[in-house]
Amino acid sequence: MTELNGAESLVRSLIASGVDTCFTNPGTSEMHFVAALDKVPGMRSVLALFEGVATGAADGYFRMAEKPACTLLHLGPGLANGLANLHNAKKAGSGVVNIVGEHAASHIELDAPLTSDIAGIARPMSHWVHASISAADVGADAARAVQAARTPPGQVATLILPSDTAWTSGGQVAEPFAVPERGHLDTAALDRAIAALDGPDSLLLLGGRALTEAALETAGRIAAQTGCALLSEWSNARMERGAGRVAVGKVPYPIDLALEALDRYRRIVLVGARAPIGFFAYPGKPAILSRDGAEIISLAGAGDDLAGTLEALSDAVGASRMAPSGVGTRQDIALPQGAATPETIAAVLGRTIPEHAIVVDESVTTGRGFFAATTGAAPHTWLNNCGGSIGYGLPVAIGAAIACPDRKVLALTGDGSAMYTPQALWTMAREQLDVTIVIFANRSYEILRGELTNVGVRNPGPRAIDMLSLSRPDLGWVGMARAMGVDGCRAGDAPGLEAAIKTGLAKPGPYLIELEC
Ligand SMILES: Cc1ncc(C[n+]2csc(CCOP(=O)(O)OP(=O)(O)O)c2C)c(N)n1
Repeated sequence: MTELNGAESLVRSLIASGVDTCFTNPGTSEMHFVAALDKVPGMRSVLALFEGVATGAADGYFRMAEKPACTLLHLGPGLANGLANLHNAKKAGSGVVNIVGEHAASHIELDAPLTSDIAGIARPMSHWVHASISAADVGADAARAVQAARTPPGQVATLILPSDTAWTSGGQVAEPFAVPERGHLDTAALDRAIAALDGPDSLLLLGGRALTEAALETAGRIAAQTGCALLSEWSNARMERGAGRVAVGKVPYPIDLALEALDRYRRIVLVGARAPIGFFAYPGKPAILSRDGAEIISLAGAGDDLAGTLEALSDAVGASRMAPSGVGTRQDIALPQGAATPETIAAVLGRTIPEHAIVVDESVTTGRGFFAATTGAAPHTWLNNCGGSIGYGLPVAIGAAIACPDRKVLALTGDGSAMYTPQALWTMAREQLDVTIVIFANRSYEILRGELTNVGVRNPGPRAIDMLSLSRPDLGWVGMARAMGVDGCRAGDAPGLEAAIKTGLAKPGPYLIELEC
């Protein structure tokens, strides 16, 4: 038997640890990893034409597969191109294993063009960073990277792979390392939570794995028994929703609405959520969104056993036999007529989201009313951007579609956001992913027009307005999609949108709808 080189031991060790999907954008230093993909069966490899697509796809994959994928990135600059979506993955609690090629040790001291401080670039967006020293270490390093990525709720792990460790023989395949368990119940906090949840001025604020179907049902029983309200954070990595599921609203994004929504709560219990804070600071407005003097009880953090915590809380308040409150029911929504507005688009979505669909939401301003209008839609999964770095939606849709090939994916995105990672369309076409994309072509960074006022700018001038406009020239989305192998159409009103969504959902493979709105 021939000896394995480091790259082969890496691929075999990743597979042994359960990582069998790789989103790649390789270069010379990663060629032995690329070659190993043919020698070692079992790693699905997906090429992305920009690293932000690869890292975002890995985020979407984790959210739906509940296990990490790996990325393959080209030295410091390749990693740097992927950082914004690694930031989003980190904030979402998604586990990702980055494999980043590096020069051979002997080459680094020569300061060749692609030499950079890879660990320094990786650290802010990674929980774990390590550089392999020799071919014999690579397998165990890979297993350790997967262990780090699987540490609850999910972490970003970056393994730097010098090219000589990849090509040298002597690679050892490593067994998986044990994954740390989720944190257990804090009984002192449970006692405080039991006392706090009493009546409509108390709130159970949910995040992370507290938003699975089963956990939501438990939360609904607690609400029925105690009279507390239920809400989730503004952005959630993954929420199960629709008819038959306990419907939970979100803390609104606009600062004034958020303050108003939370003002009524004197006691807030956090399960997998953070205490509510503003997305940004605004002049003369508070950054803490809860009312002054509100009691905040942190019952369980994102890495804890949230379903178990909610069960314990339910038992303790005597809710186990209650029927959950707030269960979404199927609504008959009439087909809206006329222009595509946030309201008519929301109604179309309420009518058309297919059963078990995965909705990837980067709809920004257009989507502010989507949530309320879709609580009675067919049961579905909703993914939000938790890190606020736009350009997450199309890549995350790739990862979700690869993790769940039997489910329809609906990617809803602002035109501004979609322009950060449009290369995702090409990967969708190449992999024939079943994604229907709706681009809200309002030709504007619309949200920022509101933010201009919110931060106190009065009467903005034409140059300021020009920085928030996407016209001159208009983007041609259908042409752009076709150039990357994705079919599509334009829609100009609400009935046209519904017809286009139905066409997209009926067709296998990706389909893009450019919606004038
Ligand atoms: C990486 C990154 N760059 C810039 C921003 C600032 N930003 C937030 S929203 C936005 C525009 C979004 O435009 P679009 O997706 O068209 O949505 P709309 O506001 O028009 O609904 C920008 C530029 C950001 N959040 N992240």
